[in-house]
Amino acid sequence: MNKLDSLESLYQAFDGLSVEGGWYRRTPALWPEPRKNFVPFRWRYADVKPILDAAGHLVDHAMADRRNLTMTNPVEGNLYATVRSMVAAYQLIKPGETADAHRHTPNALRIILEGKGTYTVVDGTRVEMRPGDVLLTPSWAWHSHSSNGNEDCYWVDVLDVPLVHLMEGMFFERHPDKLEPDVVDADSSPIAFRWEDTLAALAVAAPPAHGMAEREVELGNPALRTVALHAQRFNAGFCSALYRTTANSIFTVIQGRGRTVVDGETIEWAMGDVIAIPAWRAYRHEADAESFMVRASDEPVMRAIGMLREEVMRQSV
Ligand code: 1HN
Repeated sequence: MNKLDSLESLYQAFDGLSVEGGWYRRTPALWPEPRKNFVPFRWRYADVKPILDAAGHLVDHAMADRRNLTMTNPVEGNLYATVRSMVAAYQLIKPGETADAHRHTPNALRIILEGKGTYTVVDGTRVEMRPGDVLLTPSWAWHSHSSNGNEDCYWVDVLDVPLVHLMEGMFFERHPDKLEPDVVDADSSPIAFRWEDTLAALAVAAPPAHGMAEREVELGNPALRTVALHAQRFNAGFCSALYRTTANSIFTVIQGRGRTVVDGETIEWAMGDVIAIPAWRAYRHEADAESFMVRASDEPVMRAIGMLREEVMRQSV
């Protein structure tokens, strides 16, 4: 090694040893509050549905395995995630189709938008997926989907895949028999939150303290180890508090229309739309008609590592 008799020689020595000086970083490691990396964004169901339908004709389901369109946050350098920890996808299953069983360490959930007669099988339990229902596929559970009805079925998947990427914990395998051999039918199951049950729970819920919805109920406690689910109801004309949280959120509009103002930018939404609200962005919701949304967030992760911070703010944005 050269003599370390100047700063220049010192910094040269860093490279060979794969070390870096805390006072001489290429990029900072600490900053005062969450950075605005991922951007708030809305995907319109009306834009995506024709593409899914065309894929329904052009892409054989046997080839596609899962006919889904993932929603990539349009921030520079991102190729996959919807928010930092989660990915959302629109998926279509047509009558008579089957998506073969597989399992993976990422946790998954599905929020059904349209269509009846499609079933998901999770670890041997087969449940129908109906509009407004939310179905869970916990980490490492076998899951397949199939339709024996006559309606196209559209839903939104939310998974913690980007978190699993970060933590290097990915395992994935296809079922050796393509489908699970022993299946039991169930209408009520811990993996299924039925829309009629959610509506009934919202009808008797108290207004939430944070003021972000007229009524709110949590589905599960939490629904998955890494993802919390909250169903929210807004009456026509409702204007929420202004709020921010360190949790990253993905909203799916089950019914209604309105707008979300986030960091001063207005995002209009309608039934079936998906809205990404990254960590620590101040936002509020306004509803033009009676509306329902399901919020999927990484709150359980943030809470577990002691990093959940929330704030109801002044209405200044
Ligand atoms: C997945 O396994 C499904 O099983 C849906 O239906 C969406 C998005 C990313 C990675 C895996 C499914 C997915 C997915």
